[in-house]
Amino acid sequence: MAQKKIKHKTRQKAAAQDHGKLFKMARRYLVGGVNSPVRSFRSVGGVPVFVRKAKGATICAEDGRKLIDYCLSWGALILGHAHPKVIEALAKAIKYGTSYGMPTQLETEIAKLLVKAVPSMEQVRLTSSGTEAVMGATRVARAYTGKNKIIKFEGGYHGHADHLLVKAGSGASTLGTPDSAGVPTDFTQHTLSLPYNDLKKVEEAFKKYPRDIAAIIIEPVAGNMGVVLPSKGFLQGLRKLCDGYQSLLIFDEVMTGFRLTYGGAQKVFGITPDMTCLGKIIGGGMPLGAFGGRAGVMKVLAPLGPAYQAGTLSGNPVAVTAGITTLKCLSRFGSYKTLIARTKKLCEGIQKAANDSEIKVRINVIGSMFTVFFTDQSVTDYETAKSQDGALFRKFFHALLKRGVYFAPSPFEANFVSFVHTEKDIERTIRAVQSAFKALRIP
Ligand code: KE4
Repeated sequence: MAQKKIKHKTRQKAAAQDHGKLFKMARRYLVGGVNSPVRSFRSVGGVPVFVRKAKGATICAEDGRKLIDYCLSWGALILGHAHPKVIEALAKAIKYGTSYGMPTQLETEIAKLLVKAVPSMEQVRLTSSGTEAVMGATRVARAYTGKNKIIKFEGGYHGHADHLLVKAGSGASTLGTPDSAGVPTDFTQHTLSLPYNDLKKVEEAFKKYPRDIAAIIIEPVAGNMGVVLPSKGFLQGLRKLCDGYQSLLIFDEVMTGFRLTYGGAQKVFGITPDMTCLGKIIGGGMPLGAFGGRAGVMKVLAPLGPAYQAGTLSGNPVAVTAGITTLKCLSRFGSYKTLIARTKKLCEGIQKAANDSEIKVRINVIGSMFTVFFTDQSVTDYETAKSQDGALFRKFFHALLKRGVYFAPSPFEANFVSFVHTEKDIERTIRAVQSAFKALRIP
């Protein structure tokens, strides 16, 4: 009896928490109540969901709600939450210690897996985040080429390094102006931000600065303006321009790496960049990033060369263990066919539900990442992504949340399906979407 009582007690202790109170307390100690702005629900309004625990495709919120999760820690959890193999490997690894700041064979093992899987990678440097991977890659590009300028694309997000927080540029030769407080203008003067999918603008920039463009950095499939695919010939065109002007092509595959297929977008599109940045999936939910490229390029990096880069927890054995386990699971799956088919079924269901409710949506989907844009025009760049009806998205987001489905809380983000989302999850989600669209129609 006593045992039962205690058990009951524990359950009571974990009784539903009021999210408003949790968020209020969080805001007392954490800036904006969060540790990354997009989690604050600023883009959708309301109080963010506080997670108590998660398993597979399901999140259990602090108020007891169960939600089918399509944000999956911003794409990191392609195996779903708390995958048994990852948990088992972490439980073992943690007993050996958490960090040494000294080489381990684990780091060599994951580097070998990355080199084998990612066509552009001959040598790798591990970091603790995607931002650090991008910082390292752009510094290597500048050191290797001896040039200064970096081309990025409007709507592209590459982490929060100063030189890449740049306002959308107006012309091909407009040097970047900071898109964040605290970034001095001269930190962005070498960054050009051009419209995604506009090869002409890139050609103009190279004509304007023929000998000073160190690199182009691009999300080969954009995920941070919502999902936007490269138009036919765009990536090939960038590859050609970089070759022609001796600049480096950097694929930021922090989101697409091991998401679109085992390896990443460069395998899907058959374009080999000079360097690749990775994050999210390769850490299996733990803090891990990586950048790499041809050995001849990477050798400018300390301790071999003059380009400095470092990190106390870079290649952390616990994070690397989660990464190795995740990559080994993915490579054992052999193909992403089922995952891609399940994502396609979901997107077709969402499109049909929207049509039935006469709500105009465009869905951009590739592999297992997708975005539902509330617009009737095709979304091919940041301008068209911004044309969507944000208010309608917000209503849709909350209508879905009420029906037990969690999408990324921003109209400019990607949603993701994992290998553990079941047919039942997909069917349940489609039903929730149908009901949400119906609710949107009620004036
Ligand atoms: P992190 O520093 O957040 O690990 O990675 C930065 C980054 C770099 N490149 C791409 C293409 C990325 O998508 C990201 C991070 N993505 C965002 C959301 N799309 C992470 C979520 C957040 O900022 O809280």
